[in-house]
Amino acid sequence: MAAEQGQILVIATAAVGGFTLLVILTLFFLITGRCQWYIKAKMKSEEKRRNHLQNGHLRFPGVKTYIDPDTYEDPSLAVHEFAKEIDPSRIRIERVIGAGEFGEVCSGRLKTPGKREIPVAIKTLKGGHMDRQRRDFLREASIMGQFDHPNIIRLEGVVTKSRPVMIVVEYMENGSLDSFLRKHDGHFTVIQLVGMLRGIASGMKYLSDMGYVHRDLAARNILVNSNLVCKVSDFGLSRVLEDDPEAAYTTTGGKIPIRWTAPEAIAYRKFSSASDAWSYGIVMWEVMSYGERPYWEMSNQDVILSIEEGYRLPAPMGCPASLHQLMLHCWQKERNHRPKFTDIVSFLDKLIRNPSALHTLVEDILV
Ligand code: ACK
Repeated sequence: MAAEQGQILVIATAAVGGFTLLVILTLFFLITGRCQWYIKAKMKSEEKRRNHLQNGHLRFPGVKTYIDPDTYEDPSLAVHEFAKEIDPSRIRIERVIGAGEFGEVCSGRLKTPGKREIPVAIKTLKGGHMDRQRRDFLREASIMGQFDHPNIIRLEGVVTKSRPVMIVVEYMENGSLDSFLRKHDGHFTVIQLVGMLRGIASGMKYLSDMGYVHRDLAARNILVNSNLVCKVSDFGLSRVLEDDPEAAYTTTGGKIPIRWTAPEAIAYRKFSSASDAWSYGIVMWEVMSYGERPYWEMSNQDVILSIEEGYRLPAPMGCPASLHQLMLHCWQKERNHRPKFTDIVSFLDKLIRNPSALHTLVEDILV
């Protein structure tokens, strides 16, 4: 009897022990499994967040993102990723139209098999260059080749496998916007000028959506074609500023085109699409004044001090009040208060659709 009781006790203990172990094991698998599921889900959402947020910009699925060619270990890989190699026999150089830091800028023709010849501008890299110069020169093509928009200068391709090294882009019959406007002082209607500004804003909206910050937006870096279409050009990050005769060295050692640059970018190099919006306001002023120099003959130091004290450029003669208001909006000290390029495009579109809003001039309000 005692032996029987002992047996029952052993069986009962084993059953309870076994059951407890089973519960513990089930709980263990459930918890670790959940943990892993949780970790995986967290990683996925983090990846999603990173894809949406690049260069501090909210990214949207389906919108292409700009890739900095400097992130490629071998820059020649970057250029061939984004630019077509052109056989030089397809290029006919006609005449020299200008000089860049790297060599001449020429106009000419490009023959594409099965298509008719198109007019092109050809930037050449002069002989005897260093590897670094070649890399800096081709960086512009690696950037431009990523864009596809009617208000961004179009890259046709590059010649890198023979000398001279060349960058071939679409030809813009009227050249740079600043000199074009100076040459045609007073010749356009306000609607035509607003049309040019709308084009530039649309190109800038495209760039900012891609996460690209221009840093040197100015009328001298906009090109104009025979239909008055304006296109943003001069890409290349630091190189652009090295080339720009307007860029001056700041106390922090950077080279910056002071008159076109937002205060936070001058003070601590905080370049962003919001600092591009400040520069856009200056371009508006250049356009409405037919290529006048911003802040006239004031020195760079005086410009910096005046802006800091709250001074802003007055409306150019004949400038509609609504356009000067938009400029002032672009020149807000607090960068988050400046309009986004998408707001600028819709505002200008509304003005074009309803031109009566352009009739009030700043002079009329002041009288
Ligand atoms: O004001 P411009 O005539 O326009 O003089 C300069 C010069 O070359 C040196 O940059 C002109 N230029 C540059 N790119 C182009 C282009 N794609 N089409 C026509 N002209 C151009 C610019």
